[in-house]
Amino acid sequence: MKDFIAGLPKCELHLHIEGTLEPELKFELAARNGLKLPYSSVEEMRAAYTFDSLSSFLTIYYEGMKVLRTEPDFYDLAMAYLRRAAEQNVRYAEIFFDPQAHTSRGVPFDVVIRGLRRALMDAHAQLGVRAQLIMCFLRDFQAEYAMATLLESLPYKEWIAGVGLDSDERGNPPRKFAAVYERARQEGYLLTMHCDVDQDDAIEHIRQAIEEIGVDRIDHGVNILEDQRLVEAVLARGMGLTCCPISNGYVTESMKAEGIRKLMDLGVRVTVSSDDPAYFDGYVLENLVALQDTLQLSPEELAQLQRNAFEITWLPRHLKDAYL
Ligand code: ES4
Ligand code: ZN
Repeated sequence: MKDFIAGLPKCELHLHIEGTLEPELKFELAARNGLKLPYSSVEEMRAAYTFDSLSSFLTIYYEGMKVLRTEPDFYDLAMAYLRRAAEQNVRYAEIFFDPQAHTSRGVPFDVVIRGLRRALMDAHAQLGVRAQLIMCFLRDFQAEYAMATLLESLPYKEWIAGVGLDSDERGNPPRKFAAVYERARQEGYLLTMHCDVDQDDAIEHIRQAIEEIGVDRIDHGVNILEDQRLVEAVLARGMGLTCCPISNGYVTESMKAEGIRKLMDLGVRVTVSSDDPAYFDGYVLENLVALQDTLQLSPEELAQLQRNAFEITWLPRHLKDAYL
């Protein structure tokens, strides 16, 4: 079955590029930029990756990305991910990036996006993997900073498929970013946002995301199962949910595999992705294998997960059809 999963043409829709920064590359970039890391080896760094909550993860995630400084750094980061993606037979990826995690420490927006974009172009030409970028706002920063970032992105609009919202959800509901999302929609961006699995306010946040913001899809979102009206709303709109089993296992006590199965059985366009593979120790293949181990999915069900993913991509119809 592992060989079957490895051979499936895959689509990755929930991946933070900064979360693909492997310890080896972190050391290389630190050396290149003359920075000293608080670890003496790759093994020691990996051993420090112990998370039991989103906040313990985010602390290490933001600290780790400080080695990213220049355009070639962002290029190398994205190219390394796309090489691994190609090895796992990922044919198409929509890749989140967090510009504010870089501009807030003095790295210009254009340095970030030019490096990422150049890698996407080269990966398509050299590896045959197609990819697009999704710009995420950090929800624990002020909405005004998100709006400024949105405006800063406009000269690069052709390079960005849509916008998302990530980082610490507690106390930062979708509604906080209503004006930012309204402007993003006017500018032609498609809309997604994280509605995390470990939220006390999950149902209200998902309701706001769908009804008040009008998102095109939801990242995570398994909690719709707690409210029949949300299930109906997602089904009626044909919305997709990008679930990340191994990530769920880190930030909660469970992969939420049974929830994913339930969503599949209900006909929701649920997909499987890797979130932050360098930190959670699993790319999309390992996520599919972990889910398969728990749920004993049939080949048909595994293929359906990939069809769901290609169907909810932000590609024009003719390109979608070419993958389906
Ligand atoms: C994230 Cl796992 C997770 N949750 C929220 N925001 C994030 N950014 C990167 N990984
Ligand atoms: Zn995520």
